[in-house]
Order: sequence, then structure tokens, then C-alpha cells
Amino acid sequence: MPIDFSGTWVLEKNDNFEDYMKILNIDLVTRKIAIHLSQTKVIIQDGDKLTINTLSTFRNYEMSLTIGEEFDEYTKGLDNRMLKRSIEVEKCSFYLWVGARATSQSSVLIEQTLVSWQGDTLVCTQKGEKANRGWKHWIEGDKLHLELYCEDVVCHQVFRRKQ
Ligand code: ECB
Repeated sequence: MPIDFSGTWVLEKNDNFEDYMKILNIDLVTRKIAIHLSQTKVIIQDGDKLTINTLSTFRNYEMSLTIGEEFDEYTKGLDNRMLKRSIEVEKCSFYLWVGARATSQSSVLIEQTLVSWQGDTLVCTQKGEKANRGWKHWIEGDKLHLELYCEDVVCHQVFRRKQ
């Protein structure tokens, strides 16, 4: 049985959030507001269905997903990106014996956001214009941890359970 993240969690530590916002190209004014926000996570985990609502007085971010299934993510109200990437996996042309040239159809693989288990840690990969983007959630004692990462920046958030 995987660990259950369900509950209401209140932010109490937010290391390196400024750099994380900068790497996502969030403008100065928005950063100045966002850095002082109290964030509350409301998580509902039901089997492999997961809803994570991140709430604040300024903006909310909601996502509902099935663990292990890729989905389109649009970071509405955050950096407003579509997290999806196409990869061309095959393209080749060849010559037929009559001399005519034929090109095989290129196949395109779409990579989307994926949340999956790595032991008791929930790991999310977000594919798009930013490299090495994703997050990890885990529980340590009575605290919920979240690492948000992008390129070489890691923001570490810690939440306490709301009574
Ligand atoms: C939604 C509360 C924060 C609102 C901040 C507003 C503007 C800043 C814009 C972009 C900064 C990037 C991310 C904000 C940090 C936390 C929001 C949720 C991050 C996230 O993807 O959480 C995951 C894992 O819990 C679930 O969506």
C-alpha cells in the first residue's frame, strides 16, 4: 500500500522559491507578491486518483490526475506553459531499386506530464521548453515535503498538517 498524502497542509518553509520563479520567467511584481503568500495544499488521494489543490489569497492551482498516466498540463496562473513535448523518433528516406526516392513517415512521440511512485515518493516529470522540470512529494514524520525543480534550481517546501 502506498503512502496516503490526503489532507490539508500549510506551508511553513519555502527555500529558494525566488530562484525557482526566476527560472520560470515570472516577472518581478508577481514574484514580490508570490514570495510572501501563505500556500495551502489540499490533497485528495483515492486509489490511483490524485487531486492536488494549491490555494493562496492571490492565485490557486488545481490539478487532478491518475498516477501512472500521462496528461496535458497547463500551468494556468503560474508560468502559463503547456507541458508537453514532441520528439521525432524516426525519419528516414531511402531509394527504391527504380531510383525513386521514398521517405518513411516520421513517427512523433508526445511526452506529457507524468506522476508516478518511486517507493513512497510521488515523482512528477514535466516535459516542455524547460529542461529537468518536475517535482517530488514525500512525508517525513508529520511534515509534507515538496521539491520543485527546474533546470539547476531546486525549491524545497515543507508543510505542516492543518489540525
Ligand atoms: C498557487 C499558489 C502560489 C501562487 C503563486 C503565484 C505566482 C507565481 C508563479 C509561478 C511560480 C511557480 C509555482 C508556484 C508554486 C507552487 C504552486 C504549485 C506548484 C505545483 O506544481 O505543485 C504540485 C505539487 O504539489 C501540484 O500541482
